[in-house]
Amino acid sequence: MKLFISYACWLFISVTVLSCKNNKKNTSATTNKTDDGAVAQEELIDPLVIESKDGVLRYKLTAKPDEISVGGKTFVSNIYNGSYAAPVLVVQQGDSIDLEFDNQIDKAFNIDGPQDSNLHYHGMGVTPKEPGDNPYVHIRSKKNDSTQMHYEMPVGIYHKSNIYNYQFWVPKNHPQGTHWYHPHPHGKSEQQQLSGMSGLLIVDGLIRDHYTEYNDVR
Ligand SMILES: [Cu+2]
Repeated sequence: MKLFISYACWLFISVTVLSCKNNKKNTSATTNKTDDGAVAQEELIDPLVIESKDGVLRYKLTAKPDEISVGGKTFVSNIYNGSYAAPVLVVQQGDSIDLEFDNQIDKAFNIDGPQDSNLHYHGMGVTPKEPGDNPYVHIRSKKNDSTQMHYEMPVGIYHKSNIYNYQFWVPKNHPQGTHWYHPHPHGKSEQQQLSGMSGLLIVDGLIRDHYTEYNDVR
């Protein structure tokens, strides 16, 4: 399963990276066969790119059901900020991240009801202490109207509010490159990622500082 998730991540990142340099619509298209055999054309749409300003990346991510179209099929799935290709977050070395997460996960494709969630910053060498990259934190969904969390594991830190404010620092010597964020509540992270919850987190400057010969490539 780990191998599958790694492959899925690689595929997602490859597809997204190909088109995320400029935040404008890509003119290329993919073709997919629909159930009745017809060939559907889908335009490749670049994700929104959010860059840090004055040393801080401040943004809000809301996870909730929304309509998406993939491979000629339209359905409702839990995604971030209404986009199957979630916003790309771009920081510089030494920046801080101030990210508000709002969990409104509810019944939709592949998910049978409200679920706890959180955010993990995959590939990042940042603090694991709250309010940083602590995957044991569980944030309850706003749609969960019981007094219990959706499920409880022996190890976990349970927050009953659906809003959680992640705040941490990206070290000045953090490796530049492409990383990603995704849910990591134990037992449910795969389901949530396969619903469409994951996005890129770029520590900018790898090409700018180390591969100057590619700076003009678009
Ligand atoms: Cu991960």
